[in-house]
Amino acid sequence: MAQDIQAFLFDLDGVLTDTAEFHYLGWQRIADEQGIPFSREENDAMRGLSRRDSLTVLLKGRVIDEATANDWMARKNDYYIASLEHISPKDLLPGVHDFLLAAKSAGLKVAVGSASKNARVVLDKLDILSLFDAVGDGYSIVNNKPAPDLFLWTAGRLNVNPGRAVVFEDAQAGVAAANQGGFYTVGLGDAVGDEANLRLPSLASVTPHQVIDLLLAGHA
Ligand code: B16
Ligand code: MG
Repeated sequence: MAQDIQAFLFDLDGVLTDTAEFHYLGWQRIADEQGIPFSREENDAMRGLSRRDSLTVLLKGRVIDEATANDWMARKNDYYIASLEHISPKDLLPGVHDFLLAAKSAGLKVAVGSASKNARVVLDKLDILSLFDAVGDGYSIVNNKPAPDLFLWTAGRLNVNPGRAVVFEDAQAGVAAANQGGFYTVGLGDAVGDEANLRLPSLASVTPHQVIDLLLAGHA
């Protein structure tokens, strides 16, 4: 394996599985209950953001008191958790399982860096929790993405320098967090923007070696 890279850090929602639809439906239900206009496009702006920051996006400048904010966030989370009931390994995004196994076989450490406080539940339902050497989630840090804290915390658990690790993200907030932390960045999907070192449509049809070669060629 290329000498420089020691670890891969994966975002969860949008990279390993697509729970974005369930987050969207939860916030849509809150918006409908409160008569707040809300769309799928606005939901894209919530990608990678914490529950609290997602609520701020939903409110679009409306002011609510703290008790109401906590109530809405708790109810959105209840809706979200209910929708996780049927998640299983078949909900892994294409190529993910093989890519994870190939990375581990190549001697890379693998970790998750997800803004979600439900990350471990989702990983368990996907039956991949035990594959990871570390899991950073919404409980690991105070300042969530786009701050670099979550990925730095996770790299610390792996004992790997950020300059020797790659972050895979689907969200602009996540790419910004990883760039600021000094990681190599791979952007996946349509909503990721153009700040990543490398953009790929998905983890299908690409190997860890190819990703590393492309990243290192870009930094030559
Ligand atoms: P929770 P990621 C993020 O997961 C989601 O993309 C984002 O939509 C969600 O608001 C956030 O987790 C917090 O989730 O309410 O479950 O704590 O993309 O960082 O894996
Ligand atoms: Mg994501």
